[in-house]
Amino acid sequence: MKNTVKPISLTQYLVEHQRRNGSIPGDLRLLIEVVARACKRISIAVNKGALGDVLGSAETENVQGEVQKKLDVIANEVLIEANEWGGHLAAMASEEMDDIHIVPHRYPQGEYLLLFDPLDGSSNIDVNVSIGTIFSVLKKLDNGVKVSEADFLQPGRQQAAAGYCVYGPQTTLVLTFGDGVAMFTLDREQGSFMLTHDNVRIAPDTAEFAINMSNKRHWSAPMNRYIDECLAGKEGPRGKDFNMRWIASMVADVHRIMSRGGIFMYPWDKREPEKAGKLRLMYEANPMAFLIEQAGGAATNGKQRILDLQPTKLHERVSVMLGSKNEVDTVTAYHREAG
Ligand code: AHM
Ligand code: MG
Repeated sequence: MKNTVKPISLTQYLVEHQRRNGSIPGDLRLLIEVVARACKRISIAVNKGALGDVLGSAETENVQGEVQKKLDVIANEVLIEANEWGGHLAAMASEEMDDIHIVPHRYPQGEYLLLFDPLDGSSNIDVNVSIGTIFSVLKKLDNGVKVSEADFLQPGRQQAAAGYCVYGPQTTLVLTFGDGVAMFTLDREQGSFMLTHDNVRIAPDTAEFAINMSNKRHWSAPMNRYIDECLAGKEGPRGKDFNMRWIASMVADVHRIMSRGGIFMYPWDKREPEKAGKLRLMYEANPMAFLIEQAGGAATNGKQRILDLQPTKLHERVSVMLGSKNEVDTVTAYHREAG
């Protein structure tokens, strides 16, 4: 994507945005700057790779029963350490921690809650393929009660901000405060994130889909119908040829969609029917759905808008279909028709 704006720093963007739109109060600005700083540190660790002894397994398991990579653990620690002292947060939650992390008593408590997937696309860490950090910001419910997991269980439409940072050939931070999407590229010489795109828009139509095709035999009928029709190309009911991409890092797949459109799907499948999907609602699907909608796209679980789902637990899973609006509408219509 070509640069479309004057490359001002993240700080200048946040200050000017607050002056113009009033959507980034001081504490939220501090929070985002601290998250961005943590992402810079993670980016440095990712870049060192084998030289920094950050590759390979940490030989521990997270709450989802997945083996943690060293970088999963490092990125989680970096985000916690960076965020707990600033006074802007009440608590944090992460893919890599069973329970919420309440800001320790020695620091002031703020009114925001931060959720993150510290290193998304873990299977790509050791093979030098793009990975990223995903985060979501909520406001603690003003109920005068000590912060608990219940404070986090808010539908995604209530997010105050969301973003991701992709560690690829460039390190790019993508942010929304509910009034559009902006992209910042890390200038390594200056050590700052610089605005490189503002008002990012996703075209409503696309001929590119992203899904793990190896799971096809386990999908539901409407999911198979949608993909079969894409595969049938020009001669099929869709009347056009589709292309496929699958990076196996949601951050990188979503970033491609932000850059040139497309649809990303990780649907429910029959292997573990009791699980709604593979991806997690609160720190993967919600922030991505917020960003995608803010860029003019759509995000559903096949039936409902993701941002309207009422979470019932922190590590809840969800089926995800997001990206170019007309394609998401089509696959969602097939699911609704099937009942
Ligand atoms: P992670 O958070 O443990 O890295 O898992 C989430 C990732 C997504 O980034 C990606 O879209 C998906 O899992 C890849 O799954 P698969 O291994 O089925 O291709
Ligand atoms: Mg993830």
